[in-house]
Order: sequence, then structure tokens, then C-alpha cells
Amino acid sequence: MYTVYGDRKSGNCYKVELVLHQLGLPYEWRAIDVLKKETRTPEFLALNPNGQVPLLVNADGNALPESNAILGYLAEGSGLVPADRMARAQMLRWMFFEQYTHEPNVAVARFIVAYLGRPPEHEETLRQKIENGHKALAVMERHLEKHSFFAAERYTIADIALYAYTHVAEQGLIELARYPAIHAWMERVRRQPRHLPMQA
Ligand SMILES: N[C@@H](CCC(=O)N[C@@H](CS)C(=O)NCC(=O)O)C(=O)O
Repeated sequence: MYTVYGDRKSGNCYKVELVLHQLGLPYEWRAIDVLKKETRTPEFLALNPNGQVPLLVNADGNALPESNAILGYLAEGSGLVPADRMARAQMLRWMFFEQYTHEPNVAVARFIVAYLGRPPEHEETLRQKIENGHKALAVMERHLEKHSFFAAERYTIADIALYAYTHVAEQGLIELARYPAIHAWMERVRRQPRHLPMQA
């Protein structure tokens, strides 16, 4: 049995719930409200000194933060992680891309618009996040014009990592209409067995 500390508004937390559900793993969800700063309480900081969700605690009491590390831990040995070394490295390459190039733009634009209510002092940041979000999506689009998934031509945890914030990008005013290959890929992701929609 796993315990997940998470906020269902968060795409990073959604990744973890989606992989747990798809692999049929038992878990208990402990709701943490990011907007109420529940990630910054002394109790939570004792579990994750970095003060962020998601956080997974396994049956032995080991606490693991970082959504993509959690995906790797949960999915190891399953069909969601390719056995081939280069395919696995390509999967990781897209997961690093997600964390460095995609999420800091696409997720933050969504946070500013949908959760902070687009305050005027964040308008310039929002403009930059939207612009850089489109750059990340264009890289994905070019890959998906030639490939059905991000690695190994099949659904892996790289697709879960990138789907989480891509499918809600428009909540951050990042229009997806110009990305037909991304649309087709999102449909393939949604058709995977035991797909779980984001619950926020
Ligand atoms: N790199 C981390 C990012 C996690 C993250 O940004 N978590 C946000 C919610 S999406 C959070 O907990 N923010 C609360 C805070 O920073 O206090 C991951 O992928 O798990």
C-alpha cells in the first residue's frame, strides 16, 4: 500500500495517480492544498524538505518526492518502461525535457491563469511562459509527426509525464489548435487501458 500526498489540481500529482491507477496499485490519497500552503507546514517539510507535492511514501516508510522519479519507481519492471537500454534512455530524455523545458512554462502559465486568477503583476511572466510553452509544444509536435509515442513507439511513463500538463495547457491560455499531432497523441493516451481523467 502506498501513500500519496498530493493536490488534485496539480498535473505533477495527476501523473502519480494515473500510473498507480493504470498499474492497479493500491494507494491512499492524502490531500494537500498547495494554495493554502500546506506544503510548507513543519510536518510536511519533515517528509519533503523541498516543500512540494507529489510525495510518495512506500510500505517501508520511505518518502520519495519528484513526480518523474515516482513514475520510474512505480513503473519499473512494468510494460510502461522499455527494457531496451536506448529506448529507456529516450524515455528519460523526454522526462527531463518535461521537467526543464515544458512544465516550468506550460504548468506555470496554467497556475497563473487558473489558480492565481491572472493578477496584473504576473502579466509579463505569463506572456513569457506562453511563448516558451509554445516552443516546447512545437518540439513535441515535430516528434509526434513521425512517432506514435515519445519512446519505443509505445505508451511509456514519458507519455504520462508529458500528457499531464499538455492536455490542460489551454487553461494557461496556450492554445493547442495548431498542434494536430499532439491532439492525435493525446487521443492515443486517453485510449490506453485504465486511463484516469484528471480529477481537478
Ligand atoms: N519537480 C517537481 C515539481 C513539483 C511541484 O512543482 N509541486 C507543486 C505543485 S504542482 C507544489 O507542491 N507547490 C507548492 C509549493 O511549492 O509550496 C515534481 O515534478 O514533482
